[in-house]
Order: sequence, then structure tokens, then C-alpha cells
Amino acid sequence: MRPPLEAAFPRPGVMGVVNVTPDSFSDGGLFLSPDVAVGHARRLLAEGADLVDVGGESTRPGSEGVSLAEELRRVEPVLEGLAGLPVSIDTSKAEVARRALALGAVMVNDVTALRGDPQLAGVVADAGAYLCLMHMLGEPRTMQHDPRYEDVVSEVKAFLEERLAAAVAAGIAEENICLDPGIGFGKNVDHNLELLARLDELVALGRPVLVGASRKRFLGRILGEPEALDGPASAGVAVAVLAYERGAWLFRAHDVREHVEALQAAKALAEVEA
Ligand code: HH2
Repeated sequence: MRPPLEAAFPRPGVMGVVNVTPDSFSDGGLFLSPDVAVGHARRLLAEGADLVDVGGESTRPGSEGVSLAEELRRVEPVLEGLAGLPVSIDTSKAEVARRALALGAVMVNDVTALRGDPQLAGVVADAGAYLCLMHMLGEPRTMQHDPRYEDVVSEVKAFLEERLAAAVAAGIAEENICLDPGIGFGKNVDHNLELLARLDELVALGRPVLVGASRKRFLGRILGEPEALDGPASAGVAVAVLAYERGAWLFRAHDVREHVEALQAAKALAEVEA
């Protein structure tokens, strides 16, 4: 039995991003060689990441999926090189998750929130693994084509509540699960900002909330670049700190040292106010 997610990753926790892909939006192609990816992951852990999120499939807007064989070819050697270290596997495929958990991964980060592969819930349940359930409207190939909501926060909240119940019904312990609004996944700039500003409404679901705003394009667009494909680390750190103030628990970040330092400062300040 693992401790509850809150105990394993105290707030604020930082999840470092390790994209083993040729096409991720901010770092595609940088860490394709297993040795380089493993070295990068170890650096992120040394910088203070609580765990590293290893992914072999880009989910950037417009991306196509990859085959099981290709995804395994990308991530398996990296997972082998990280044995014994805290690893999350960023996948929607049950077979990738199964192999990753066998190689020691502790968390499955599924951007489809168990809607992609009907076998995935059972794999997570059998392993007693941690799980991140993320909201996405549509699919990566088309999700940024004019996404619409009546009220983005209440719709994302209802979705996460329903997926949490489905995961628990499939045998996954509720205390192993965290929830994620899915910043940039079928959301325009205003949707992202509203979700972040009203994050306390998602926190009210009672599970730790993970926020992944790091380097995302809405940050570049806020800064006045309407065609930006990514955003600067500084803007992502600001968003992480303000999300922390609104109750966020975990932060998925490329620039780990900057996030860890800023969140430690935010935590020190929060403790004075308490
Ligand atoms: N964002 C990305 C990928 N996985 N998982 C969660 N839980 N939350 C997120 O916000 C999230 C995620 C996209 O970022 P990145 O991995 O840097 O890019 P890509 O999908 O292009 O590899």
C-alpha cells in the first residue's frame, strides 16, 4: 500500500517534464536519446522536482498520436535508466503504463482521464499506482479549433468529478488520485485564465489539483504575441505561484529550479499569513 498522494508529494510539489518526443511544443527533439533524457530527468530531480513525468507522445495542439511500438521504443530505455527514482508515466495507453509501472513508475498521468484506453484503469488499480486525471475538450489534433463552454469552470469541475467517480468505481483508491484542469487542452486564453483564477472551485472537489501551465502558449499570448507557440518560464512561474495561493498542490514544470524556488518563497509567505 502506498501512502496517500498528499503524503507522498507534500504541497507544493513539482513534477518535472521529460518529453522523449521529436515534436513537443517547447522542447521537442531535445531529449530523444535515452542517455540525454535520463540525464535531464536526474538534473530535474537534483533541482528539487518531487517526481519526473516521462512522456513519449506529444499532445501539443495539432499533434497526431504515436503507435504503441514507437511510444514504448521512446520511453522504455529512459524508464530503465531511472529505476528507483520517482517517475510518472505520461501516457493514455494501458500497455505503456503497465510496462512503466513494472519498471518502477509510481504514477500514471493520463491526459484522457481514462477515456482513451479501456484497459488503463485496471492497470492502475492492480498496481496501486497514483493517477492524474486531466480535463481535455476534444482531442489534441483539433482541440484548439474554437473551443466553447457555457461556464468553463463548472464544466471542467463536473467532468473531473465524474472521472474521479469512474476511477474509484474501477477500483483505484481515491487517495491515490489528483485532478488537473488541463490548461491549454481545448481552451482559449480566457478559458485558461478563468480556470486559474477560480481554481479554488476545483480544489473544493477534495483531491489535490495539479496545474500544468509551464511554457504554454497562452503565456506568450498574454504577453502580446498572438501567434506565440509557447511562453516564457517567468510567466509560468507567476501563474504557478498564484495557482498555489488558490490551492493548487502539484505543478508540472519544465523549469524546475525556478518553480521550486518561487513556490518555496510563496509557501513561506503563506505560512506567515496563516
Ligand atoms: N500538459 C502537457 C502534457 N501532459 N499532463 C497533465 N497532467 N497536465 C498538463 O497540463 C499537461 C500534461 C503538454 O505539455 P508538454 O508535455 O510540455 O508538451 P507536449 O504534449 O507537446 O509533449
